[in-house]
Amino acid sequence: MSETKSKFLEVYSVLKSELLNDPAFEFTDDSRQWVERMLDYNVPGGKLNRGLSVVDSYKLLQGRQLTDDEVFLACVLGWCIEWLQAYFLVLDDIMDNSHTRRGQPCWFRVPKVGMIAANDGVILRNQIPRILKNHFKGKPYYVDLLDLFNEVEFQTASGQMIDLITTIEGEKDLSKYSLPLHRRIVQYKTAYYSFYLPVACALLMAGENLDNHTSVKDILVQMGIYFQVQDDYLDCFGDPQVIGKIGTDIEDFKCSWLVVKALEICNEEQKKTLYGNYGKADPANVAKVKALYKDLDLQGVFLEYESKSYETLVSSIEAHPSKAVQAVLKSFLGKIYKRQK
Ligand code: GPP
Ligand code: MG
Ligand code: MG
Ligand code: MG
Repeated sequence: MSETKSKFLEVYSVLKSELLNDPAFEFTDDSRQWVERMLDYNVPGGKLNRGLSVVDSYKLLQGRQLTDDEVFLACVLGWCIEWLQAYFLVLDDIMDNSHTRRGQPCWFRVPKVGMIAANDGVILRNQIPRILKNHFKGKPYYVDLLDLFNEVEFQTASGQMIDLITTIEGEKDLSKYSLPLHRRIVQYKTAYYSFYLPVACALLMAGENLDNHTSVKDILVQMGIYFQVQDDYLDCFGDPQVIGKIGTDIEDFKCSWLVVKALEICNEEQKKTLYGNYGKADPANVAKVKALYKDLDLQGVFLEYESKSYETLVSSIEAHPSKAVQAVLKSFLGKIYKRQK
């Protein structure tokens, strides 16, 4: 394990124990145990890419070794993003009726949890400003941090809304699915919180004004769109053992990149197969859609898209005036290019 990662994991224990002793709530043994189990189940078990990249980005922006205090604070911000992610995933899995996440049952599927998971999501969300208050109150960028988390949460929830309202029962209509709609959904539901937020946190810590970094934001949003296309691809073609989750996009009638591409290149007969089988829970219908995706060589189409996106992103990054910013963006891209999970 890298030094940053072990340091990062240490900070999780510190934050957890602060939250379990939050003076604003009189914990009982039962409630403290519930929160502890809920946090351990949902917060630290992912790839931690978002959180770790706050630390990496901050280091690259400063261009020097960080002090212990600086590393600690960057880790705290990284964990705030992991908390945000945990909150989104707990609720997203309920909304998507998913089964597994990070190699274990989705939290709401755990016995005795059920819809308590919805409130746990609210708790996770509310722990973020408590962490920020404990560690950043008094910093000149405190208000900007709070504002950033609020803005990004709003954008994500709005993206999630369009992801969901395109699948309303009785209004399922594949003819409304297009690349521009897909792009709009994934830009909002994924790109801001997964890509812009970690770098924006690092920029704020480095004393930067985010208004001066719109070109960095644009590149990160493009990278986030590419990342969600990978997620859509892996939902169907990934190995559940590796990605830790079982795909539900076909059953859920999602406006996935795969169905959009399929609609773009299929013939009339294949279109009928899609219309007749997409968005149904029966495994026989799902299998027909997957077979069609294979016939259309969507794996090849995806590989092509992946190389093109990579090239475009590299040129945008290399056009950026600051070498430090270039390093931040390249490190991010390196982490996700050709990912299998
Ligand atoms: C990813 O979509 C988007 C999110 C996790 C944001 C959720 C936002 C909320 C406000 C709840 P996805 O459903 O494709 O992700 P996954 O494939 O991991 O389930
Ligand atoms: Mg989901
Ligand atoms: Mg979803
Ligand atoms: Mg997905």
